[in-house]
Amino acid sequence: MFILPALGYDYDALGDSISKEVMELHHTKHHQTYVDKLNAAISGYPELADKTVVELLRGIKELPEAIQGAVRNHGGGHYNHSLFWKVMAPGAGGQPEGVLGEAITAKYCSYQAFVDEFTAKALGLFGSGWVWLQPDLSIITSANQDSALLDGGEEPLLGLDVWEHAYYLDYKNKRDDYVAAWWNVVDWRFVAERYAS
Ligand code: MN3
Repeated sequence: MFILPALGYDYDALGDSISKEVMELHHTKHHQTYVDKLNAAISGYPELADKTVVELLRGIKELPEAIQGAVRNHGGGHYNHSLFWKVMAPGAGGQPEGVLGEAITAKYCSYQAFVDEFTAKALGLFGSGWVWLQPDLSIITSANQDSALLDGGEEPLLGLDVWEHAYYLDYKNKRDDYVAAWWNVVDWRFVAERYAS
């Protein structure tokens, strides 16, 4: 059985970037629902009980056809949100340092150019989905709760939830304001450790 992971900080810890109301709803309602529906989907398949969510998503095509859609959506939702909570932290923001900082600068010329490209992809994504920074430092987007894992790809370093439920109560239709504020809570130390490993 999968369980809802606890946040590493309080619901009100992200200050003006993401409100307590949004964090609490997003974690206790949206993420919890993905966990519950993932558990329901695999409950009739004891052979899947020991699989991690990454294994389920990477091996989606080998799963019983009847649950592929549910695992894709709810397993994806569980994985994506579990990462999302970790790439944010109170008092974070700033710029990546060390090896990751140098690699981003090497690939994008500057941190700001990287932010601009990531932001443009977030604003250009139609409908609900995610923007990802991959281990090769490419920036990709996915619809719904998909990610590169479904193609057997690498786990992302960083992900931004651009579903309306992630920002509408705080920013209404202004996705650009949400994305701009989100950079202030990105935990680059966590992302850099992920990159290093
Ligand atoms: Mn979400």
